[in-house]
Amino acid sequence: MSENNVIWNGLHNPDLKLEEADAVVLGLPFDGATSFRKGAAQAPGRIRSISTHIPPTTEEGRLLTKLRVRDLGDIEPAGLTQEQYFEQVSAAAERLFGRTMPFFIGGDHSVTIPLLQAAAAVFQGPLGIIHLDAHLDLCEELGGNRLSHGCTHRRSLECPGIELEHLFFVGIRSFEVQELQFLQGRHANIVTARTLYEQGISAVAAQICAGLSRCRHVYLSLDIDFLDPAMAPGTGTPKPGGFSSRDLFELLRHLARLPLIGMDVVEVSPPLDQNDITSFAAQRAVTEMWGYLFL
Ligand SMILES: [Mn+2]
Repeated sequence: MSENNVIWNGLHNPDLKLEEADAVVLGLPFDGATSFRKGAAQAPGRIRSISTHIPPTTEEGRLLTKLRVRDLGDIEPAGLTQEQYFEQVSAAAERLFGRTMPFFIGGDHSVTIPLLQAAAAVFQGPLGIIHLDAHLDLCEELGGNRLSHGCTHRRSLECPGIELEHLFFVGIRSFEVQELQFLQGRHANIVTARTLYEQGISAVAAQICAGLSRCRHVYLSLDIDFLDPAMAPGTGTPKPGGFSSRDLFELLRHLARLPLIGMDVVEVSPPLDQNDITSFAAQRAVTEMWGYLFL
């Protein structure tokens, strides 16, 4: 992709050094590890193109124009095996973590595997992870692939510094049988969709912040199927009973208090979408987060 400074609400500055940037965007157009329907490879381009039409302000009228943002374009998977691609993604992420705040645009949820491997390699001590998703993504393998988008956290838990104790699963409303077997005899921080609905956003956010109080570094992964299919139809494995974009922004606002080291937005599938509803939601989630974090 050629660097184009009207993207990201006109905030993108291709001349910024990484250390000078508040936020760096990196697209990961990979959807080779989905279990059902593809299309997430088109998300980085679609979300960028939408971002050119949105003013540099937050939903509460705060100016984003002082933000220093650089979009590095995409890491293209063409011609690479998944393993080779993930090596490139992990190496690129290692160069970003700790120098700037990276925002990764997937791609399917498998891309979070090399991102968390990179975060675990860069940061010492327990890494906190918040996984906003309809699914746990805790399968040992799915469809014969141990790097499936349903295996993200079985692989992340193999990294030094990543433990179930500091991993919060939020918005969950779908379980694979093998995931339930894995969880037998283990304690996991699972906030089901029903629990989040009953207890409310701010109470759950407070629980997450308390649970991660020992973590000096926290990573946030947003699978867009956290949202209800009515709010985000453009995704490969939608699950009814999810959340509104209002709920999501409120949750993100609370979670921005944590010492975040990076964030991803994954599983947006433009060809499965209706009128780009899902891409608009993802774009807004990222730029509202910039407001919460940097203003
Ligand atoms: Mn997921």
